[in-house]
Amino acid sequence: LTSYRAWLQYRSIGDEGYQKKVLSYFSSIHLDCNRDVIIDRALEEIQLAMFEMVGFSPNISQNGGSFVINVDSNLAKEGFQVKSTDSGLTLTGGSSRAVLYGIFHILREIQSETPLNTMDCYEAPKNAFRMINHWDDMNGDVERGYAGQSFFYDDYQFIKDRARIHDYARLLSSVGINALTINNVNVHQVESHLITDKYLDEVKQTSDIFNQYGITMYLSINYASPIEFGGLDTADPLDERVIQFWKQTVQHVYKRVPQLGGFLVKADSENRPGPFTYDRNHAEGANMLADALAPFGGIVIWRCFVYNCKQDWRDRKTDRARAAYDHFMPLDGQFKDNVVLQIKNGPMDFQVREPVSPLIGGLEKTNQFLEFQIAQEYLGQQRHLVYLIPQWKEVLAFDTQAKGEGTQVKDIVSGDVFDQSISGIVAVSNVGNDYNWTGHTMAQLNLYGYGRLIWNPDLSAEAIALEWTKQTFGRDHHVVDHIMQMVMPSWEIYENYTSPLGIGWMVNVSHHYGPNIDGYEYMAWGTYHFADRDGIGVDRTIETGTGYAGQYHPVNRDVYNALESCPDELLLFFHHVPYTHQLKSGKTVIQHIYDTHFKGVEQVEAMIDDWQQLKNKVDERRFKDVSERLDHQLYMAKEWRDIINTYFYRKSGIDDQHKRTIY
Ligand code: BDP
Repeated sequence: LTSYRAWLQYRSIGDEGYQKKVLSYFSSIHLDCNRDVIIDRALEEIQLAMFEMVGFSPNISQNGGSFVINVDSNLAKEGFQVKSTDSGLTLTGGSSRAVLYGIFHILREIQSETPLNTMDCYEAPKNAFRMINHWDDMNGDVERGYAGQSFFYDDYQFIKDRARIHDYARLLSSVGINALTINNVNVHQVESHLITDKYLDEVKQTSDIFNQYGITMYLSINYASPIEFGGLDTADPLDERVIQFWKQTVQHVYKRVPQLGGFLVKADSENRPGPFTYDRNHAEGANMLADALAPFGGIVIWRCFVYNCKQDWRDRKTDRARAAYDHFMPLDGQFKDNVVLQIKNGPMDFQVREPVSPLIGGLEKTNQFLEFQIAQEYLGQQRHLVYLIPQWKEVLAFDTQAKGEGTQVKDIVSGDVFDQSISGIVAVSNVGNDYNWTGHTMAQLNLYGYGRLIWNPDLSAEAIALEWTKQTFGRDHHVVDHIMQMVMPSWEIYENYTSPLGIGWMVNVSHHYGPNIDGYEYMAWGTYHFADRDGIGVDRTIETGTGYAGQYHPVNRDVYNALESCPDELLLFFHHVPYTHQLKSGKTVIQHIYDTHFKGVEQVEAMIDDWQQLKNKVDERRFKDVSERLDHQLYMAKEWRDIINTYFYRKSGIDDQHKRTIY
């Protein structure tokens, strides 16, 4: 149960003085606004939390109380204010949803034992859309799922017991998530029917659960639905029959599920159907759906993960890194107002290290979402401890230079730089039906951190990890310090023992786990590193390479394009260099590879030491779960180290300066 409760532990408060204060501030609740389902959830939460933390459930009344809750529509819709008064606190939200966020905020503060009279604050989210995408299939599998099976579906049916969905919605709203999709972007034949009478009742019931927690539900749809179940022989977005099909389908869907947010579409990507089949572009494809959804306030979320997965490198235009920009930049300004483009953070695919997608900062007249992946597909699949927030912080802080210096990604995706009617951040979920939601207990932190970060991108990675650790494992300094030491450098550690200097992709084909340097090197689905006996790296320069570097605004273009200025950590993403090339760090590329791989393994050993210090300080189940995974991580880190080092030693024939054993 402890694992299942994740960060909503509500441990009983140890400090007697603080406990007394909480008791007096929350002895009774004065509800000074109308009740609705969301307010009900908020009240339930505070009553439960108080009962667990101080052993007392406050009464709720409409006339007087030490803790006052009200709604003021003059505030931002999702914003809330906390004010201390002589005898208690007042929470004012811009809406019911904001009240719920305010309650979770106050409870988070109490769990850190923040003095109650210093709680005054005003909080509002930076991003309007804060979304999660599930890649769940109706057979019960989760594509790239590392935490068990789906808790939405089993055996092509919705799961009847919805208790877990409730608990999940509660977890999400506690960190401010307000939107989600419940089915995979790869929509197979069965899931195409989610927008038909076959499943609409259950779609509605599921959406009702999320609505109670202020979360709007969306569905991924199959672009070929008109063929799949509409009886048509085409899905051409300009064909009148197709247009009518979507109008009627959408109308029907909204009649049954009025709260639906809209559709998410993966088209013309990795063998999914799309407008290209009919020689239409993506604006034509998306706008047709947008017209059908507009009368109901629905939106189309259109993914930019479009590339030729059977590329031929001899044609430089097919560099996968270039694809999203090449496809979508020419369409800037052509999308309807209720269309939003969903752009992965990097140009490739959620690698350990990638530059930021040049579409962000490129597009000026198009609504956009930034897409992250909480599921650790390429980052150890939730068997390795990798804290992702430091990576995302770098992405959000990247200066695109779109409007001169200081045009950071975080301000573009929030809609503050360009005039966008829809903006925000979305991420692929990392949860499943495992007893602790995320497989690795520590991976709960990435879900928690995702919500917190996109609410406020200025929170530091440390602050987020600290909040999470205290709530999840308690406030004991010893525990907190060791966990912080494990978590904070974990992304860098993972990078150290896996593929070096921004090159990516040295993983086993298709399942993407474990080292395989040439796995993707000689195949059509290729993502290449071009390692040979002389050197390594992908030439993406303008003069001699694929020209990808030219997709950035001039300052960044020049930094990446020139070997002298390209940052070490992305060197091999942009340049092909000899193994003896000297990095800014002073090391050669080959020595860097050897050193980081030896170091990475030592760092995992240190992580294990940290965790072992916590025996008997953390409950047995979580202690064991994390210990086992760390042991496996060490085993895998050694495998990575040995395979990578040996490979490059053999290719280059260059000895390790420190004469360590390379097999
Ligand atoms: C890749 C995954 C694949 C997804 C695809 C996507 O390997 O399973 O379908 O991304 O984002 O990372 O559509």
